[in-house]
Amino acid sequence: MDRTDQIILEQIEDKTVSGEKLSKLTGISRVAVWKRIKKLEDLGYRIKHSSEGYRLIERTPYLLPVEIKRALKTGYIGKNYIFFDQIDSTNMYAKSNDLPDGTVVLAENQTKGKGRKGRRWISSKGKGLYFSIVIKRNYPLNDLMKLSLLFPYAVKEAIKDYLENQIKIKWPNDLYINNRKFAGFLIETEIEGNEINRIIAGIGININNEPEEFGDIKDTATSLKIEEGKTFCRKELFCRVLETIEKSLDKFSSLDLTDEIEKDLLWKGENIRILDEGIEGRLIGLDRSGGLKVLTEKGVLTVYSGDISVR
Ligand code: BT5
Repeated sequence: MDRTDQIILEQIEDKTVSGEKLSKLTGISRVAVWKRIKKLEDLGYRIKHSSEGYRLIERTPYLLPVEIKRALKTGYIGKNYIFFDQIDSTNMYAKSNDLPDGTVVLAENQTKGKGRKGRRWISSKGKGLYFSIVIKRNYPLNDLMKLSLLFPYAVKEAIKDYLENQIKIKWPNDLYINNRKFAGFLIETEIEGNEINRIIAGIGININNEPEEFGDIKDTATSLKIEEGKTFCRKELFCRVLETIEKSLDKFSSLDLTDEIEKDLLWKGENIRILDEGIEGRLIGLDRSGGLKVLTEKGVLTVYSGDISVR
């Protein structure tokens, strides 16, 4: 979308404007104005055509840069915003390009959305939020676990007030509602010596997805729409999420993240199993660095990676 499209949009936002007037204001022919209107409609804008001219009825549901820029209130996260209608994976793109601190890469659709350990992430077009945030700052390696917990914590904080249901955090970093997963996080880091110097935080949140989109995982996956029974404005949630992530990162060193997460920890007090490790026991909480404390027959064990399930 260029400046001419933006002028047309601004003009027709709250009034009907004739093709002739738009042509004069933009310096292009009336036919060219009509073509631009068609292009805007292809981008999802709903525009009323009448004998008096054109009027915008509804903005696009797509998370185009022009839409995000006008709604986002952050200092640096998302100031550089890269939008794709479709891409293989936003994390792969962010990893293979040298993007500045705070860059957000979002795609309406991912053909190879990545989960952890080579797993896949289902990304149905226009239904969820699929994006990666580039953080190019130095953190001590010891903060790795806590840093990766920050993202699910911030997403939960950003959206909890929009929901009737309670959000639970499944260690290490999934978000659940009613025992089903609606958001996943793929935190990839670049480490030099004892320092983390780049984080690519890949975030997938199911917003308006329908059950049938989840195919064979429909018993374990869910969306905000499925749980709350209503459609959400993705743009609003996306902006709140980015703003909350920025605030949480800014107060990272003073934030009592492990305490905060423990309050909403899924399966706390229940018997769990750490898959692949053969460890079973009662989930008792988190240690200061974000590791999971499990009370086993041999005493309290703390684990720093793995997947958990209820026994
Ligand atoms: C994750 O992995 O949950 C990390 C997901 C990260 C996705 C984002 S989207 C933007 C960015 N770009 C990418 O390419 N990825 C990131 P993991 O904990 O390994 O969970 C993967 C498992 O979750 C799969 O094996 C499925 O069982 C399940 N799953 C797949 N898609 C899902 C979905 N849309 N909703 C809920 N569960 C899903």
